[in-house]
Amino acid sequence: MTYTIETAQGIFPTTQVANAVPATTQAFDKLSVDDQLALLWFAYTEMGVSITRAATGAARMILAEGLLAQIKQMPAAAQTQVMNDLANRADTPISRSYSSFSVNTKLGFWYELGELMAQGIVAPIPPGYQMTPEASAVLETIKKLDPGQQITVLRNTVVNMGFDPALNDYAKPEDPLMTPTELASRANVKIEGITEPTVLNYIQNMNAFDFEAAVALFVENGALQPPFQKPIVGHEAISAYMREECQGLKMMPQKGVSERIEDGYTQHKVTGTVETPWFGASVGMNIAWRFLLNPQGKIFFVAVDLLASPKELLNLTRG
Ligand code: EQ3
Repeated sequence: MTYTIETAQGIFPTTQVANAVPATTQAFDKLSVDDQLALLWFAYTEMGVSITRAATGAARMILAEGLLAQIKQMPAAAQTQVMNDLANRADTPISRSYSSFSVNTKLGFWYELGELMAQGIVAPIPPGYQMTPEASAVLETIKKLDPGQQITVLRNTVVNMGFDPALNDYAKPEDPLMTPTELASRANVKIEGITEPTVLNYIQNMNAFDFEAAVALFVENGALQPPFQKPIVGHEAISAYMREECQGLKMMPQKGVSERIEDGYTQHKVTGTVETPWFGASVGMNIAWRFLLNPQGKIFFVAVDLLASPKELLNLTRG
């Protein structure tokens, strides 16, 4: 059998992913902009997990600081309008600037804005605001998700805001790269049930922010499929994606299973948790990596799944 990216997507078919996340994101998108902004505020303040300030590295916040300074000087009504425009994806200069930010800068921007709202420097959600029943239903759904799923919904909504004329996903040039951890200081990766060096090296390189070395483990036209997204194909695209999305992530795989399949290919499923720089150890996302390696031990395909429940961490059946 010759594997294609499409057939590779079907390995370990019994893996249960957190479908509640795209469903909730879709329900959120259907709400009015007022409801969206208010709901985010309540979700953010009532979620019970707190975001750490340290994550917003000074260098990467320079562009966002410019916008924030502009917003601080506006009258309250104009501040509310800016937030509405962002959520509405209206074509304004501020919405365009926002879209040019990397994911981390967008999150940092809202984090700062949230602080300014709490301090009364930026217009808060109006005190008399009454949520519609539709928005209350989405808020209740969010509250019932596990923390890893909650922060994914929060992140999706923030990332989709603003106006991007080119819908230009992974080419945000301004983010400074984290320096890869020195070779000698990299912790050895151990995963119960896994001895395949490529899988162990993938995790080690990712945790060391050595994206070049991680990408070199893939075949040239190999693919990485992030949770709820289409596969990203080829070294160049994967590398751009990792620079944008993987800085500061901490991957903690726990156990796995390996199997030789047809034509010398091997498949490996690993489960464990991933921490973000924003929430640190207070939110561990339950994750599965499903790898398909070619006979030379290069990654042909890897899917990263956000799991439906912690119970899924134990699901290592081959399907
Ligand atoms: C101010 C406020 C509250 C109110 C206002 O009305 C509106 C808004 C928007 C507000 C502010 C909201 C804020 C501050 C939201 C902040 C949200 C944050 C910081 C969310 C962060 C989420 C991070 C996540 C979900 C990261 C997930 C990463 C994963 C799963 C990585 C997986 C990967 C692995 C493991 C690989 O091996 C390959 C790469 C890949 C990235 C796929």
